[in-house]
Amino acid sequence: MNISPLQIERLKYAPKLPGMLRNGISEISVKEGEATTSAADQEKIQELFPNTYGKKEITFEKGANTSAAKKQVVGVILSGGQAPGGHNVVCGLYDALKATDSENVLLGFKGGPSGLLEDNYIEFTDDFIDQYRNTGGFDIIGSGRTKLETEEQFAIASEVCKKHGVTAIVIIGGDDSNTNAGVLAEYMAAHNTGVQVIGCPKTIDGDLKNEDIECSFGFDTATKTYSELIGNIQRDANSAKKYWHFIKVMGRSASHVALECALETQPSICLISEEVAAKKMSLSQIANYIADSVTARAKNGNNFGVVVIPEGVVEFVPEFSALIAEINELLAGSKADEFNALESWADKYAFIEKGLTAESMAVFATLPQAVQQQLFLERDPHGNVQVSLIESEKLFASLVADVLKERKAAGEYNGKFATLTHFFGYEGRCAFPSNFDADYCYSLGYNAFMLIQYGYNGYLSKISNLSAPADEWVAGGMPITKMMNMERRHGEDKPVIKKALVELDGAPFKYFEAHRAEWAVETCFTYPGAIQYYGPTEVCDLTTRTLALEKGLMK
Ligand code: FBP
Repeated sequence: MNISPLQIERLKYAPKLPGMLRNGISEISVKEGEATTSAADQEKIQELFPNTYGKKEITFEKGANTSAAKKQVVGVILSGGQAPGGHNVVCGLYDALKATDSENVLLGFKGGPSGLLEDNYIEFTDDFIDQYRNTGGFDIIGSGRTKLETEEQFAIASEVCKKHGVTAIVIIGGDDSNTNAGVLAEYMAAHNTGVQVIGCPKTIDGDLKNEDIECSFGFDTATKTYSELIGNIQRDANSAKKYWHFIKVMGRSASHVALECALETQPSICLISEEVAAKKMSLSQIANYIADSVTARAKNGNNFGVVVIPEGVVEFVPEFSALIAEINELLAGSKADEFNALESWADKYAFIEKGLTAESMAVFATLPQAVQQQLFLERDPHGNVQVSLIESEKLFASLVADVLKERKAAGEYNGKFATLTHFFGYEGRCAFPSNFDADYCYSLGYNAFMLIQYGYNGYLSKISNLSAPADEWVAGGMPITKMMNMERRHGEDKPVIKKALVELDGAPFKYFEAHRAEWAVETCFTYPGAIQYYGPTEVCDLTTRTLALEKGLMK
């Protein structure tokens, strides 16, 4: 295999474990804490999870290992979007499993949860796993978005486990995958299969967090990667002084990624979807808000700047989500065929005009034609518009240009407005994990095995105190049911782990809010540079601003 010099060095990196897990397997004891209750809707959740509800919090500590000796055959699954550090979760799991008993076996189900249903797996060996240590990506076994949620799927999963003598399954995924891990755990317990299920919190979006999970893995590396790129663009903008850059960053729904990048780079403008929703901002209000910064900067002779846009923002604009709902209705059932049969855009436009309400048509008419057409292109499996495919960076660049044209005509603006657009998402999801993510992920995997070894089922691997040095991290586990509440999904009440959106009264947003007026007018850009893997700890082991602010370490 051709590998880069950096990868050769990264393969040798020894990830840091929490102090309490460092003394060898025989020196890890378990301490049980309080019994737990679910985040909300306790009665309902208890009724749905009679076997896994109310279990105790777990913390590991230094002491004699009292777990029962038993051959473990563990299956691991990577679920959903890639996030840096996934390989290290697998490595940590493997190392703890083999250190406990060299006869233990780790199976990797390939291509995501469907690998378990299709009985498609590999058995890990030292030689194989050693090629993936501290590397980005999920290519070690691949990932996928098949949801494990139906009784039929659980029955198949249980049969596959029985066939291979699997004693435990580790699901590495986001809020939905871990919700499903909780449901699978309940199934396995209710059917006395003897199979334990443990989850690990993954997603670059950073929206799987709560009072127990301080952050999901991958967020640190992905945001550092995007911040490096944004910083580089800012330096280019400040050198050439001729472009406004509109940069969309990933984060399907929550704006944690955009906010963290803004805290790292201090762009002229950063939109926060949660604020857009709270203030019920219209497209025109957002365009005017950005145009205010362009106008003010132009007055100072600065015809350049940077706007950061969270991927999911348009869904949070009330008039835009109403438009999407109407389009979904307009194309429901056979009407989609009728629409697709129309040949020219003019005919299609007339069809749309006839079908939308006047309010939605007014919004539709303001959109650039490319965006209008994107709304009628790809549909998801339910036949709905895929909002994530809308190029909102181009949309806002165009809407702001319209506003500036009007302002110019009114003599209120006299600058130049040349735009460039970018979308950063896939660039960061498979980056070499930062030292933080390499350490955190390895610890999550190692810890997941300790939960298995001590017989826990329906737990999320939990590493906390993450803003302190790794030595002081706290390893343990949290019953998945503790994080659940009931939510309406696809017309049904479902038990789910709550998705964490950006809190507008939280410290990260408050800090941003306190500084953004200055950033919008002055050139306050900061240039974080590339992730550093070797060098002083204050450079290499830095956690995110979000975590630092949440923990009160930054004012
Ligand atoms: P997860 O929630 O599965 O971690 O994925 C999040 C994400 O990376 C989003 O940021 C992005 O919107 C989405 O995946 C893209 O999905 P896909 O990989 O299917 O294109």
